[in-house]
Amino acid sequence: MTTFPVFTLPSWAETSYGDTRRRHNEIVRALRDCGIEKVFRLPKIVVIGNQSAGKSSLLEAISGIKVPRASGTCTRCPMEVVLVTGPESEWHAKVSLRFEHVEVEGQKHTNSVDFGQTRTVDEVPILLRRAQLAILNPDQDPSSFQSLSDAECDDTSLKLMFSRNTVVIQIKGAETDITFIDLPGIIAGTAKVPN
Ligand SMILES: Nc1nc2c(ncn2[C@@H]2O[C@H](COP(=O)(O)OP(=O)(O)OP(=O)(O)O)[C@@H](O)[C@H]2O)c(=O)[nH]1
Ligand SMILES: [Mg+2]
Repeated sequence: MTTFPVFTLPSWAETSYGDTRRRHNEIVRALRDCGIEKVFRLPKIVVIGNQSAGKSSLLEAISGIKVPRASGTCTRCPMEVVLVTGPESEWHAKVSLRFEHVEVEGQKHTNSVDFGQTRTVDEVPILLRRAQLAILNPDQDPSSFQSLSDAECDDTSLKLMFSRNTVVIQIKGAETDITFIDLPGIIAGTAKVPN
């Protein structure tokens, strides 16, 4: 009987292509944090569609992270999800707020600020919920939202209904290297979003 050698192909993430792509993604994220998109637009994958069409659900299915689902917590600002490959044992999520637009008087930040991190997948939804509240209340210090419970999030009023500033979540230990942006749904009418 003839035996054939068995070749095991490496996952593309372990190849030099994977290394290069990871480095490029890191550079792109750093450039975005510097506000480069005020000067020119970088290529990106963006999820758009009507409100409640299932954009965030699609993103959940790809990234494996859960976005907030309680009533009234639809996506209200751009949500940039940066997936970086790595060992599952080193899984880690880091959330930051990128304030590129001044939307209210007395806005605390006009740059990128660290918000929180976790090594527990189940903590991601509340972390994102708090981060979105900080974006929607830009006249308050983000640290005042960092330890809110779900019930406290429910009771928090919003200075803005929607914002053009971004919640950025970087997941290390993901299965693929990709960055995409979830957007609020297209709706028929709302209060004016500041320019
Ligand atoms: N039946 C069904 N329900 C879905 C599907 N995808 C999402 N949903 C439900 O539709 C609701 C809205 O889903 P989201 O993923 O939050 O929709 P979205 O487009 O991100 O909504 P906005 O951020 O408010 O624009 C949730 O209750 C989901 O569970 C689907 O394929 N089938
Ligand atoms: Mg959504």
